[in-house]
Amino acid sequence: MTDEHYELLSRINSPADLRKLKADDLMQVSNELRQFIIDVVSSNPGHFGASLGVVELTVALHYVFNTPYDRIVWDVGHQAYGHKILTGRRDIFHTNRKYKGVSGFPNRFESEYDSFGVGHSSTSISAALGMAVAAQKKDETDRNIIAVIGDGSMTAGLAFEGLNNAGIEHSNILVVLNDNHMAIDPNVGALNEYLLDITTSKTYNKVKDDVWNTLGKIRKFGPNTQAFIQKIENGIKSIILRQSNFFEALNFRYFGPVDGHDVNHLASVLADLKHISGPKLLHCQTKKGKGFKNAELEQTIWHAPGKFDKKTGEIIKSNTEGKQAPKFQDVFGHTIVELAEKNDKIIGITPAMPTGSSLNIMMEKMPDRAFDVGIAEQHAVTFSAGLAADGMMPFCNIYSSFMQRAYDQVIHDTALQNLNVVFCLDRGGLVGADGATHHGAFDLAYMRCVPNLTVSAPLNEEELRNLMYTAQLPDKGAFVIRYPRGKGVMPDWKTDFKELEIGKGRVLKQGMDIAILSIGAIGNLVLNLYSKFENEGISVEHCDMRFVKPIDTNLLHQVFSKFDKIITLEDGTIVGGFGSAVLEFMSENNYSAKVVRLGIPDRFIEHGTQPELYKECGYDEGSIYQTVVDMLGE
Ligand SMILES: Cc1ncc(C[n+]2csc(CCOP(=O)(O)OP(=O)(O)O)c2C)c(N)n1
Repeated sequence: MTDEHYELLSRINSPADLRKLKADDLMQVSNELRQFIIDVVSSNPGHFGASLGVVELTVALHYVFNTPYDRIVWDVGHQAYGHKILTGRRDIFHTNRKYKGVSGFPNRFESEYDSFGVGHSSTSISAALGMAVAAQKKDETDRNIIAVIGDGSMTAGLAFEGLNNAGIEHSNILVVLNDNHMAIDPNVGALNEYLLDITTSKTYNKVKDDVWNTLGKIRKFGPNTQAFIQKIENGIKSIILRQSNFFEALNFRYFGPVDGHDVNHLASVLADLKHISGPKLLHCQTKKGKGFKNAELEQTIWHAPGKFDKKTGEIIKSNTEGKQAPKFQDVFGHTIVELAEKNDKIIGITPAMPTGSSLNIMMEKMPDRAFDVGIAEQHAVTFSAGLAADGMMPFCNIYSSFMQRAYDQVIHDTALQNLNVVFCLDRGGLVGADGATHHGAFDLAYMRCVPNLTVSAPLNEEELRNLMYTAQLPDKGAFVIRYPRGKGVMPDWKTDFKELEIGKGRVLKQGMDIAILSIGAIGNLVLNLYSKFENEGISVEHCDMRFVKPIDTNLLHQVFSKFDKIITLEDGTIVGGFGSAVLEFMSENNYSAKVVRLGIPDRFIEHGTQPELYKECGYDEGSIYQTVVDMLGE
């Protein structure tokens, strides 16, 4: 696409350029922006439907507000592509999510327009309130702070905590609720039903319109009646609006619902709202995937569709000739169904990730035994703990990085109570293009220090199945099974179940010169190197430890008795993780050996492909090989 296809967009190098345009031009800008997103994301994949849904909102916000002085705080940030393109990143947007390229989420280090770094959901209201209070403290009373949050993200406790606090702070924040009734999968829960009711209930809307119309008329009496108006307004509000509107009940002024695709109306409403002080919420209705037919029709698939043909709307499948190994998430999805068919206590739980975790397989086959609880990781864990407390066998599946949200629920509500909950942590380790916010870097370290927890990581599909099988046997306590994003290594993965001894690892390959101890699927990189080591005459012993906690001390005694050169390998932080556990063992047992820990170093890792990032962190195949050679050469 050349610039002439983007007659107006190509001239917008910052929102200041946008603000020079006439209001009549905003529709064309929106159309061009939408087309630009389609053009770029079709060939360089990323999140799609969410950004299309907020094109008009993005244009209107930057048109009306004085960004970056005024702050737009995006929630999750997967919908912020339009924002990035309008704020000086149009020409580099083709590097979106690529190694060293533009981040797929707002990032404070990337642009002054990205007022708050994000990737995990439901932070926007709290962050915006913090900014609003900071503005008050600094006497920047003309600064506007706007949080843009989807109805899916509104289901998390954190969003409610922010609303609750904002309602008494009387700060000038505007919450724009982008309501499309979708999370990644269709949104769930009572709030979703409420939002549907509020937009469809004729009675509610009539009452609300009558109230605002009446107030409008009363205002015409002039300034002397101000106190009187206030009284009536409060009276009417408390009688009618506060009783019938959730947000009004929390001291927000509720406006809407408005059509989030009418850019001119949006701009004029936002311009009006600028002059109304106190906490306000604008309820905006949009369609996820707006303007791209297939994305409107199949919103879950088009949340992040991969490459697609922008003309036919066909998703381009990668070349999958021959029998492929499955994704780990699918092994989880099928295995939980198999286990649940035999064990009627098993319940599946996901916080808003049915498709991402493949729990949707169980939700389809056993709808009364699998729960999507909305974006609510803390609740998902404590809900699971409650189920376990009364005899159920919950499998709570949470992406590793989102589990960070529910840490105390793991400690206080589960481990301390010694409850049988299985935590399946998907996306453990470096996840690739989603970047720093989404890497499952810390789980082994933060789980390892909690008493009463078993912490495991399977090497492959068979191991994942056996760990899941073992974890649901009676009285195994709280049990973490963490596995990575992407495919495993076994095309024939439907193995028979076998109970594994908890805390027992295994020697995969005997050797004489050096030992590599690995945890989890990253150990496959070592397997791939076996023949290279053999060809080079290097005798490597390889142990798959399976468990970080309890760690296999018998195996470690064997290894430290035999080797004085040892490498630990984990797809997780080396600070406090598996390698640290091995060092603790060495110290406590008075062994001395040269131990090199390979894993994620003590810094945040940005986005890129998984192999690119493994290399950057020094644990791709080449780096593992080189480490062995270097250690043997010392
Ligand atoms: C804490 C957390 N849990 C889960 C996710 C995964 N996730 C990303 S976007 C999304 C759906 C968000 O829905 P909504 O806010 O309504 O935005 P929409 O995609 O509908 O525009 C989910 C569940 C996340 N980013 N953060």
